[in-house]
Amino acid sequence: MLPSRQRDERTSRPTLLEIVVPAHNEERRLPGGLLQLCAKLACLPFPTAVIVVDNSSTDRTAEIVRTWPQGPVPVRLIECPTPGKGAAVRAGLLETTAPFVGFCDADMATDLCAVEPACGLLLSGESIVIGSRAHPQADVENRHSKVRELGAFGFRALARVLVPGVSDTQCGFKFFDGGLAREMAARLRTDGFAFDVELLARCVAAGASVLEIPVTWHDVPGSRFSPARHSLSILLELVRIWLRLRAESSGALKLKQPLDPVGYP
Ligand SMILES: Nc1nc2c(ncn2[C@@H]2O[C@H](COP(=O)(O)OP(=O)(O)O)[C@@H](O)[C@H]2O)c(=O)[nH]1
Ligand SMILES: [Mg+2]
Repeated sequence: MLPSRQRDERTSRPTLLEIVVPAHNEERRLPGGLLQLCAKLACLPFPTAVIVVDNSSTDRTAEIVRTWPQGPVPVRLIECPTPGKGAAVRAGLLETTAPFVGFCDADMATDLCAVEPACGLLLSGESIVIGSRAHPQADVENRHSKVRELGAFGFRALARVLVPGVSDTQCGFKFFDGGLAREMAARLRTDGFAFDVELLARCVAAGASVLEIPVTWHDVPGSRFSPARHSLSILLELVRIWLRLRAESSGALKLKQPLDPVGYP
C-alpha cells in the first residue's frame, strides 16, 4: 500500500493503463488473481485501473468485484450480455479510455513480473506486446492433458496461417496501444476462445507489429476451457476468421488514426 500523499498524487493524474479481466464463474480464482494484479499495478509509477467483465456468472463473481475494497488501483465491473471470453474482452476494451490497455486471465497464470517490461515497451513506442509461452526464454509449467496438448498443436498450426510470425496467439496476457486496441476491438466478431487470433490478425493487417515477450506461465486448475466442449467451436471460429478477413482484405482494414497515440507527459 502506498503512503497517502503518494496515493493522492497518483489519483489526481489520468489513468495511463487499464487492464481488462474477463471472468466467468470465477469466484474461486478471481479474488486471488485480483489481489495479485492490484498489488502489481499499485507499484507502477503511474495511475492504473482494472475492469472485470462478467458474463452472467451464476456464482459470486459479480458480487466479489462490486464489493472489492477500492484502493490505489480502482476495480470496476461491467456486465457483458454476449457469452464467451472474446465477447467479454471486446466489451472491456471498448470501455477503456487509457492510452495503454491490456488484458489478462482471472487465474493470473502468466506471472505478473511481465507487466513492467510490457509497459516499458509500450512507453517506448511498441504498439502490441504479448506474452509468449513459445519464446525460447519462457518458463512454462504445463499440466494440460494430452488431448488438450494435441488440440493446441493443431490450433497453433492453423493460427500461424492467420497470424504469420506470432508463435503463441493464446497466452492470456496482451498489452496494446489503447487507440489501436479500441479500434480493433470494435471490429472483432469472434466471441469465443479464438478471439485473440482475430484481434492479432486485424492488428497485423492494419500494419501494426506484434512483439512477443517471454513469460513465466503455470497452469492454474479450474480452467473454463474443455477440449470436448470447445474444440469444434474453436475450429469453426478459425474458419470464420479466415473467411471474414479474406472478404475484408480489399483495403477495408485501414486504420482511422496513425499508430502514435502515446502523447503522455
Ligand atoms: N467473461 C467471460 N470470461 C470468460 C469466459 N470464458 C472464459 N473466460 C475467462 O477467460 C480467462 C481464461 O479462461 P481459463 O478458463 O483460465 O482458460 P484457459 O487458461 O485457456 O484454460 C479466465 O479469466 C476466464 O474466467 C466467458 O464466457 N466469459
Ligand atoms: Mg487459465
